Amino acid sequence: MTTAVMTDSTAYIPAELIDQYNIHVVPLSVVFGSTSYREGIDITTEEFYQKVNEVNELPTTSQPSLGMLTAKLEALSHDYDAVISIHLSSGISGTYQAVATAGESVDGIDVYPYDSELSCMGQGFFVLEAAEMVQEEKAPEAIIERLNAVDQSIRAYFMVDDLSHLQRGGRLNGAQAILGSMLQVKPILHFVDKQIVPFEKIRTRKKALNRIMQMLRDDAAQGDELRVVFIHANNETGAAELKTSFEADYPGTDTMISYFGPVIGTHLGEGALGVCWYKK
Ligand code: MYR
Repeated sequence: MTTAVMTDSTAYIPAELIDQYNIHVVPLSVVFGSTSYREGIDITTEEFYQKVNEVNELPTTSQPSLGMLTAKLEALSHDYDAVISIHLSSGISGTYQAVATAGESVDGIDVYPYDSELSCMGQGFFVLEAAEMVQEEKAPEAIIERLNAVDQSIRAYFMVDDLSHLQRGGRLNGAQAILGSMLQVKPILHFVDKQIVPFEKIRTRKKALNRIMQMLRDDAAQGDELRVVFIHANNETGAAELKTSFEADYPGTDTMISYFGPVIGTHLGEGALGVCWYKK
């Protein structure tokens, strides 16, 4: 049995890993005015943040079309028997559902859609786990079982400089009642039941970051082998500082830096930072 691994562009997996594992990526898009740009194809992350700072109008985002997903799965059906397709949380995008729908209409390939219930490199961790197992020629069912185990330990916390982007895009839940007061603080955010909700209200950016790092350190102190990613929105230095400070206490941990690309950057805004980890 030959199995492909597919994901969407919001996993923001480094290009060398995409090549190394032959991961298939379907793009989401950012839309400025009437022009749509597929992230990673028509617009780079650097170009996106530059454009956001240049133009007055704020972008919106869109999921891949059903036609594009169907065509992609049909193409894969010529070379593979199965595809494990891992996507951003179905609570913030229709992408996962669209892949599931497209999969039902394509013959000749077993489509296993998987909802990461996260996004960005948190989603990417699921993809890398699947890709490593495909290289070991594991069956799709065994891979799904492993992804479910990853899901048990994965944690992701993030914070934004300005909550209005998330509010404008309608991707902030559970905070409506206290939103007015929250605009004055730097809440730590996380996913619950596939949706973004506030985790804790904290007054300053520094304190919020310290709190996230403390939760990471607490988990690392349990002695389990962790895989950790520090994620930034056009602030690589900030992410590198967090990585260095963590590695000083836990040298040898599998750590990496990733970024919030155009689609997620549209909803979080510049200056966002996130940390995600799971037990390997
Ligand atoms: C679409 O238009 O379908 C895409 C919508 C994307 C919403 C993104 C909301 C922010 C996600 C933050 C993820 C942080 C993970 C650490």
